[in-house]
Amino acid sequence: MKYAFITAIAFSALIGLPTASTAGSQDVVVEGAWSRASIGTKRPGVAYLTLRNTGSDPVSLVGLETPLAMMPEIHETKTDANGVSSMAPAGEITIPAGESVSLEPGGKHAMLMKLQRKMVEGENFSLTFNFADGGQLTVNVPILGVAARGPQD
Ligand SMILES: [Cu+2]
Repeated sequence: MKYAFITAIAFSALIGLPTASTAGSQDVVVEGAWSRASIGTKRPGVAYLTLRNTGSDPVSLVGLETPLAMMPEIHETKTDANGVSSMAPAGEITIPAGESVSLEPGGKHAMLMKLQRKMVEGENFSLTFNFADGGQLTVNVPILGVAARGPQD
């Protein structure tokens, strides 16, 4: 009897843990994910989407993972006064409570460096977001045509 009681407590502590360690990031939803087909694998691929934080705590995105690319990274494109665009790693991205961050052409984007295979129009790939609280969110990203400018195309 006593043994069974202790086991029950240990079990409830165990199932309680994941909830505690991902406070915040479980409230993040991804909307409108899309990407473009690639010509080959030499140049990086790109994915766009909106991360919405529906919770009441800020959430920080710290990294990406995908079986499609060895080095996925959030980049930010900036255009200078001469109209010249360049991009650099965006670093950690904090999504305030109740707000959203968009990855879109000309701004932040998921750069898929070291592609493991060609991105083929009509196919999908999984993209995982890693958050500072240890939570993860995996979404399926559809691959649109090489010239696509958005999910409506
Ligand atoms: Cu980039």
